[in-house]
Amino acid sequence: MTDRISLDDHLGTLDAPEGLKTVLRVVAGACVDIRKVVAEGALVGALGASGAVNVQDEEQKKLDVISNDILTAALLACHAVAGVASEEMETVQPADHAGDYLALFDPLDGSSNIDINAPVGTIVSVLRAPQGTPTEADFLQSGRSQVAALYALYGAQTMLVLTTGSGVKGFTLSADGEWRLTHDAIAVSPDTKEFAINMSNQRHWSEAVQRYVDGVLKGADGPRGKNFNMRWVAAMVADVHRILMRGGVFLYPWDRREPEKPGKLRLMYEGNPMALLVEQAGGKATTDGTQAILDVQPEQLHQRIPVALGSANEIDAYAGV
Ligand code: AFP
Repeated sequence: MTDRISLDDHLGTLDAPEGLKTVLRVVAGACVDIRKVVAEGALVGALGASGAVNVQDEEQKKLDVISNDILTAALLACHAVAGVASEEMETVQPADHAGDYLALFDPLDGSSNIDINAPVGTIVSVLRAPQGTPTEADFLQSGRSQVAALYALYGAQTMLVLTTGSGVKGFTLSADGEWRLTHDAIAVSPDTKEFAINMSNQRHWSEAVQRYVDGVLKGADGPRGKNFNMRWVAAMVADVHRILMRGGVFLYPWDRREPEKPGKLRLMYEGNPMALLVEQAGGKATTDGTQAILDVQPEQLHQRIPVALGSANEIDAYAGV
């Protein structure tokens, strides 16, 4: 086990600015701290609602708040970070010093899983910072501008999956608290027989999404000519991890429930970092099967988008229905 390369050693060999490596080390350390609180749950009084709602009008869990505080404090104390933005904070928080990077995050993705001891995770996107104190507009860079994206998955194992724009690597947290490389060159298989969508929203979907799902549900007896399996963890971080490990598609399409909202998931700290990871692993990450998430020009910090990502040939099939 200990002969496996550590995240620290990996970052040491990376052809990237020292400031970026520092940011990634800080994020990785904060994820270890979040993991500790997540793992202890009720023992440290961390389960349940915080009593507040966030800017998305969603009830915050105590662990949302705790995780947000841990990441925000760690990143704002990092000399390389000029500012942060989070799902849990209305607007951006500049650091009280200059820095070369901006970090955006969903500190604890999958909050509804917290109290049932199901997987949750942290998602982080890193962008270059402009000169001077960053404003909200400075964070509105397209996903292609990301210099790094990662998630930590607090599951049966604790894993950190990282891209700095040249492939995707997975690290597992060892018993002695060290991230160690366990998954080199993660690749999404181009074909799959697995799909992930919240079926309870079926009646709200567009005709095209209805047709696609109808086709996969018909399995070998339908137009696709093969049987599909369905999975839905209700934490994007865990659903995307499954796709990186064994292929599949993850769909959270626009639906008719709230027509003014283009989807449920957030572009800046869910869609973009996951899209960079999926593309770097050879998959496709789109809004509708064709438009790359990474090419969407953000207009708002908490902007929502439809998401269709995963195995490339299956995303093409989704686009073609
Ligand atoms: P929370 O972090 O608020 O629990 O949201 C999780 C999430 O944004 C994403 O991680 C899941 O894929 C999706 O919502 C689950 O949505 P459903 O509630 O429709 O299952």
